[in-house]
Amino acid sequence: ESGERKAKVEKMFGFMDAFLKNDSFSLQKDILDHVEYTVARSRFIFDDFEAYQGLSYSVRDRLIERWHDTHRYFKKKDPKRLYFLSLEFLMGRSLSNSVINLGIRDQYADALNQLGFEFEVVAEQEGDAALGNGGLARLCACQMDSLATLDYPAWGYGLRYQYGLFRQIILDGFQLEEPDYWLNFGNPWEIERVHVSYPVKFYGTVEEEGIQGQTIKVWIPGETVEAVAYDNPIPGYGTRNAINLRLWAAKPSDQYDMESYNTGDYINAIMDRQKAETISNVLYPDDRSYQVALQINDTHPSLAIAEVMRVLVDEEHLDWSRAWDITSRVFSFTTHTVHVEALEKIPVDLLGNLLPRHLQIIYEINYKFMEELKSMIGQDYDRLSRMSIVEEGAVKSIRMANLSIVCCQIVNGVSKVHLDLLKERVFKDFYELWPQKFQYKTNGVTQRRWVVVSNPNLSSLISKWLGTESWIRNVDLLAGLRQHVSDPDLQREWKMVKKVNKARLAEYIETLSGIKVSLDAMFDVQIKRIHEYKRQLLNILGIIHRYDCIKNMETSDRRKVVPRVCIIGGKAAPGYDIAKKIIKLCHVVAEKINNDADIGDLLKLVFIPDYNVSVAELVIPGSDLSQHLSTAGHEASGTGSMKFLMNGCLLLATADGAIVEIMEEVGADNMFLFGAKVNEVPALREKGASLKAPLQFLRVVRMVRDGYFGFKDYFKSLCDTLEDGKDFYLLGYDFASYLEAQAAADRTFVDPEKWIHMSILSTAGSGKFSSDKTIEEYAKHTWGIEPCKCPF
Ligand code: Z16
Repeated sequence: ESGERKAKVEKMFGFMDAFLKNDSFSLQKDILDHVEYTVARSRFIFDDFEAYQGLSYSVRDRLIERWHDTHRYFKKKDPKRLYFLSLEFLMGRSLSNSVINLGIRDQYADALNQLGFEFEVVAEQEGDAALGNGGLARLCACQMDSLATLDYPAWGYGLRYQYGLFRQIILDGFQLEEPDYWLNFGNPWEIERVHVSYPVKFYGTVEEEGIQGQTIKVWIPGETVEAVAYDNPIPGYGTRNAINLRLWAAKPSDQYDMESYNTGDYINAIMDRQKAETISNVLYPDDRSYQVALQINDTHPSLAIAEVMRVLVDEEHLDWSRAWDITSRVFSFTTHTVHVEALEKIPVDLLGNLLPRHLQIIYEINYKFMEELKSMIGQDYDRLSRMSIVEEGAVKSIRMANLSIVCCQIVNGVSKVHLDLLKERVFKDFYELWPQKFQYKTNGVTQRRWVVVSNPNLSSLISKWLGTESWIRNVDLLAGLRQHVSDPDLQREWKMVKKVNKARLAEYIETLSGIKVSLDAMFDVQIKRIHEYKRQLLNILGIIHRYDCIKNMETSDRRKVVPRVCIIGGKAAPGYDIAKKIIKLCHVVAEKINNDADIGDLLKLVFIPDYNVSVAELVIPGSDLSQHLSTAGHEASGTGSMKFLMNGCLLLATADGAIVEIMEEVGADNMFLFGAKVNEVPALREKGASLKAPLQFLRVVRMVRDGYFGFKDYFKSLCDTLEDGKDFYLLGYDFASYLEAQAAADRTFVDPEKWIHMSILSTAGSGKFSSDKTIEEYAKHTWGIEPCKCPF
């Protein structure tokens, strides 16, 4: 029957290469049709949001068309596939990215214009898909874009949270959290697959059964939840390929508690069903987990290890060694942290209750591993217990990272320094055992979203000077800007683009806060999750110092001050008290400085609320300088720096994470570097209270402590973290060199030609940090997959 239908459809429509046309008339008609029939508004009267909806549905049709073609082609060619598992994907908005990747942005802009709408305004109607916390989650989103663009046969798998990352509201300078009702207005970018669903089992017991003289383990689960698929097409740029991001939502299963129905407890049975949905209800807002919770963390694929073993052994009846052989060859593991406390551990009691069969399997894996290890290293019990997958102690738990390392052939770090730290500290024992397992792939970001979508003016300028748009797919070409770096025309145009972007950002700041900022000031930005190790506090203390210096200056000297607009943005995990105090401190300091008539345009401090992907797209192109201040040895990689670099913003940074590699690419003299080095930090900490902070530092901390900005009692615990001997993140030690780096930035800024020069070289040197590069490395050296390009 389907063969017949196919023949019929082919006869009717076969003359078309695609059903959907992209000329202005067809696009207008498609938008109007969706406004009328999908959104159910009149095609004669609809507003910007409805235009966004109609437009998005028409883009979605085109995505689906490519999605089908791609998957039919993958099926036909049947190449090795990659399944990319992550609990977090921070996709942001989809509209602009999709139409740019599909190559029909201008056509759509024109069609909208004909209908009396403006593309930019309509695109602004879209909310962010914020199914992730920060770096790790945005990295996955960038990598999906690269996988699609480079034609790899890949699938992403994640969770469709009902509520994404909380909205940050600032009330009287304090952070409040509000739920992110991102699905309330519909989501045109997903396709619900009601028929693609799987039972997921929990609880229950494991029983032994004898079959043909063999005993096998049978898990009798206590509860079943249904996982329903939602597909999100991810279009590649300059290719017909569109891959799939499949997000699962938890729904109550039909079998769910039938017994209660039958015993007549209907209402309670229905209420109970809602429990199932809570699994994918809300994203955990901790960006590095110190508690133990099953749903979070970058070691999460490790439970999948036990699940694959279970399916192979219990359901497919493979013998253990065959199952292990397969499992250990399909998984690879990327770790994103240097913090031992952040490595996920699951208490044995919890796991044994929730997934009893998985716990047994993990015990079995560990038993075999321990036997093997003893035969290799002998009776070194300290080392054996450090390497064991099972941690004995007050709370007996499973070390998910150890499980992953034991299972996977390849363990990846996210930057060169990160790998060194994994080898020397975090996974030293394992490195000594299996040095060949440990590799790193430097993180990257996609130039499609972070330059083409978010900075169209710079994008055109780059294409103009390179004489091609090919850098959008082949980022190595950016290096070609170097040969024009001294050309006064390029410099002038480069400066113009920055100015336009700064004006856009200034407008945004004014609408947000009513603060008018001068476009001649240096826009100095730090945007990322608020964390002690990221040292937003160092930035604020530096700003207080700057304020204090200006206040104490002779009026005649004030002319020499380089005006600054300091911009800080980021969310604090709801339970992270110190991080929340840092946000409040930022606000009270801003209040004081911004209202000091004495200071005027010389210094402004702005906190941008509810930092997310879309805010980043606006802020990054408009900044001159960006700060990456993590205490050396704490940031596994850092990817924000790469976005700034591509956009020609200069970096003021410590030599941590990926910054070390950025230095190699753009040269240390093109950046403002400061602070203790990774290998100096342990010895400095050892010095404890004998490591004395400089006077300037003590002075600014004292101002906060003494209530110069108010809220004296509230800031006490924050100030306490900075006392000699308690200053774990070494703010005091790094303060002097931080101020020097800031002074160097000021001196450079007053020489615009020099600044632009450095700015152009930053973009020119950013090629290595495209996620295209990262993905190519993973494809070759970890996954062993080849491109599979769907013909146009
Ligand atoms: C996260 O975003 C990261 C690490 C982690 O353990 C948990 C979360 Cl949610 C970040 C790292 O902090 C950052 O340095 C790195 O660039 C990013 O992961 C991507 O690898």
